[in-house]
Amino acid sequence: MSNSNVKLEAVKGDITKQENISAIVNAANAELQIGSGVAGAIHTAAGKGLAEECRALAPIKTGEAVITGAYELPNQHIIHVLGPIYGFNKPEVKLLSNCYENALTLAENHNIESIAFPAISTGAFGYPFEDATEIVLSTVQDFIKKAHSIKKIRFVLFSNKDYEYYENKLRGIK
Ligand code: AR6
Repeated sequence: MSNSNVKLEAVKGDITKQENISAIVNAANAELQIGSGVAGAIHTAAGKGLAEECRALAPIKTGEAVITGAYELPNQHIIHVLGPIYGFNKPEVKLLSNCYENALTLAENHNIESIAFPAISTGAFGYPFEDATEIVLSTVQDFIKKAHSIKKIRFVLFSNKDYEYYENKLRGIK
């Protein structure tokens, strides 16, 4: 990005395997407990201590973000956000944008330098991937103009197709 020192990057992979990243973001459920997809992978890899810490923070509202330790994961923090269920929680654009904005604000408040996001709401919650990506990138581009601690934002995509889509979009804004 020309107007910021924050590096934006896309990688194909698993959100639980992000070395050298301070905070990873969980596409959580309101109860902050193990689920399928990202939440299932994170709780399984982090171990039982995570569910215990989460119990005191739940329930969370759509668009809200909370932070915990990362337990057995190779990171320092997990930031849990609850994305909108597409077609149900409205206005969905604002609620999805809030997830990224609130996660990044929480990261700044904890002096976090690097953060990795999965594609929130685009799995079980059914948000169309391309529409979601537009919202993600415009929210993040706005946010990094005012970022202080954050130096790197990584997008972790599970499929080749999703990764290539991000990679092309990021190339367009660099
Ligand atoms: N690493 C990175 N991305 C992943 C991984 C992984 N290990 N696993 C799936 N994805 P989802 P949501 C991708 O369903 O739509 C859960 O049950 C996946 O391909 O994890 O926000 C929770 O408990 C998709 O593109 O999150 C909630 O109830 C994206 O991550 C609900 O699902 C998000 O898929 C949250 O649904």
